[in-house]
Amino acid sequence: MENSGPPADQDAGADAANSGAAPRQPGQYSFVVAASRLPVDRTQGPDGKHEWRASPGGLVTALEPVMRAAEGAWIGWPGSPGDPPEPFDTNGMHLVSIGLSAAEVRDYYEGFCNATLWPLYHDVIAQPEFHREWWDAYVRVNRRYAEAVAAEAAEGATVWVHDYQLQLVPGMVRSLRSDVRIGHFTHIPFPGYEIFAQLPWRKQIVQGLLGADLLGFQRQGDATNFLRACRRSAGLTTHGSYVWVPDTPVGDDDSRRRRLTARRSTGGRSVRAAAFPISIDTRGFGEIATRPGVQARAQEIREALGKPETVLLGVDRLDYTKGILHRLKAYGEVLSEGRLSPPAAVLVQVASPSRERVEHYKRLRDEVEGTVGRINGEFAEVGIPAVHYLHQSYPREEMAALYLAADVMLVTPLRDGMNLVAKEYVACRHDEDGALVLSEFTGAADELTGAFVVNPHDIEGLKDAIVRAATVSPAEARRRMRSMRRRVLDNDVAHWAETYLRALGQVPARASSGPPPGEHAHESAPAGPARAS
Ligand code: GDG
Repeated sequence: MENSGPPADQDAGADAANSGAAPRQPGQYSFVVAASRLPVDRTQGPDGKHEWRASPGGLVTALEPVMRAAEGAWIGWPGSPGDPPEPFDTNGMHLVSIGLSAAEVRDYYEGFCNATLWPLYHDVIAQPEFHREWWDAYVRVNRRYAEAVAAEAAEGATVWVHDYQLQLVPGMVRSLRSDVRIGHFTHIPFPGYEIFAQLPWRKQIVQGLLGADLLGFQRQGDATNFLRACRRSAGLTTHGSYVWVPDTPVGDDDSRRRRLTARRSTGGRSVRAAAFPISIDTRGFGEIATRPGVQARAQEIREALGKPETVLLGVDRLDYTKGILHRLKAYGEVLSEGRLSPPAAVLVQVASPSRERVEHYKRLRDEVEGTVGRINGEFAEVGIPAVHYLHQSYPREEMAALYLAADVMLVTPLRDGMNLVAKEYVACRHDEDGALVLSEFTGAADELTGAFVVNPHDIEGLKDAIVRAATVSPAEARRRMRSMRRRVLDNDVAHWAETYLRALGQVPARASSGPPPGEHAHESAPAGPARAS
């Protein structure tokens, strides 16, 4: 049966999208990316005028060839409140800016995205806040993105929506443009149902995502959690990795028998949810690390640190998910037990500024800086700090030099979708030297099995892993690093994008007359209770 619009039981999120929306005239771009941010930075030219300059990160690097080959457009927020710049073209991409008012930055970006969804999806490490006006702003901004997508996408275009900031966009785009093929990729974890169920708007989020044809997640566990949320919060049936989205609404108060009958007798679409672990531009990053200037800088860093035997390094956005405090606690105890000591060992912690207006982040900064101060107060000597703490952002070349200078890389998140820092460290180590301490709660831990894998909550285990990594034999370090390098070279970000887009191309985007053949049907769990927004 022809698919004629959004999942039929889609409510508030799609209602908002549907309000008075007329079908769109197709635009001209056959590949459209929608992401929270545009891949540009605002810079000041020599004449004092502001201009927008492309800031290629991993995602842009991966998508650039696809963009060039397919007339690509990228839709996103330039990063500061106020009127957006006019659309412009750069590096073969058409960039379309979404404007956010100062109130929307507060309620949508800092509020619903970073103080509701971010902590909720990272297993409530921090307490999420639920505010109806934040949700309203989320719906409004998602609709703005969806309308921009609908205006730019050519007939039958492929649309790729990114991350937790834009979970309603797939459903909204589908309601505006049923001709396009829609993918969504969630870069952060998708939580277990017991946690997700706290969200008053859980059903709308599930239904917004189900506007897509393919939902990508970092780990299989994330996809499984999402499938369970479909069953529990929207009363839908799943079949292996597919969700069956019927054309006819399944009401919350319908009896279980009626819901099952409705599913059998109506048409609908299948949506696939699967794991596509993201990666980095391995060769690009690796190339930076081979530059003589970068290698000389790595030497210079070691000398500036007092030529220690062991340089330990942490590089993170200053975020409570990254486990910086656990790492510092463990390191402080390792020093106090004399298992490592300055000046033979030094820890460099780069904590790049992040979300500085959000309350949890202000508090975290105080705690991290207090802890660094205490460790240095106890273990440093004049001219020999135990921890070098850098609350700054650096160019990629300096990051690569730091990776080259580090004997031990500490990556200890309490929860992390993937963690690219771990992969960047490995990509830089052409010498096959260096050791990685890696939290099991990162997506990267599934792939980088040569790491010293830790549970960061287990401080004794973390201490042991730090010491083992710092004292590992060169032969064992090489064996471990070699296996990790093989993995990061095989699965780079271009491979990730190709794999995802190939799978998106294979999903039947329009009508289908039933669940895919050969899939074993699970009985759906009862629908969760209706929740007021
Ligand atoms: C989200 C998910 C997932 C950091 N400081 C500087 C700097 N960085 C760069 C790193 C790395 C990136 O930022 C951080 O990536 P992560 O993966 O570690 O973490 P999130 O920012 O939380 O990213 C995460 C990712 O999306 C991709 O899907 O892996 O799980 O949370 O690339 O190098 N880069 C520069 N200067 C800095 O000071 N140039």
